[in-house]
Amino acid sequence: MADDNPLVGVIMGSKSDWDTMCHAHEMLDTFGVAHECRVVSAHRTPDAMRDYANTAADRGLEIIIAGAGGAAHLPGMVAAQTLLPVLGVPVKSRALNGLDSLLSIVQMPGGVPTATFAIGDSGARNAALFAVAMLAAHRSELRESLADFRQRQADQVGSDRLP
Ligand code: RP5
Repeated sequence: MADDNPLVGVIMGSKSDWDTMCHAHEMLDTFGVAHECRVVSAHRTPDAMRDYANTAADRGLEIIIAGAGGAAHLPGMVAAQTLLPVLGVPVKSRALNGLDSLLSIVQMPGGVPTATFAIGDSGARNAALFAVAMLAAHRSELRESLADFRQRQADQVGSDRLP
């Protein structure tokens, strides 16, 4: 799934990660940020992962959001092979509820950073919002959209009524 001239690459280790990573896709769509979504596995398709990381910047991508579960090496291995910022999303695993994914992504050796977000759907949403914030630093329209989003969110909380 890809827009023309994507700015953000959303990758995931397996099709089974889509239920989580679709939230990043939907958030980027909300802001009209051109992006692509692909399955690229660190373990099952290591050559494709290397090619993706090596060509991402030349293809115009500015940010990569990488989601993976279990032995979640995808964000770190992609970060090792590109200068683009990599935002890691720990996918909730069946065996350990995503704690394994979180620790696999967050515990990078000094010198090769990945940003790491919350386990699961919130992490996917926030990785997309973080990508929007990074892009908005040099795009005033996107900055306005982000301010509107925050205002709508605040208004929603303000109008919430407890049962
Ligand atoms: C990881 O293994 C993927 O990111 C996924 O979260 C996990 C399980 O993959 P499947 O066995 O469901 O394909 O590589």
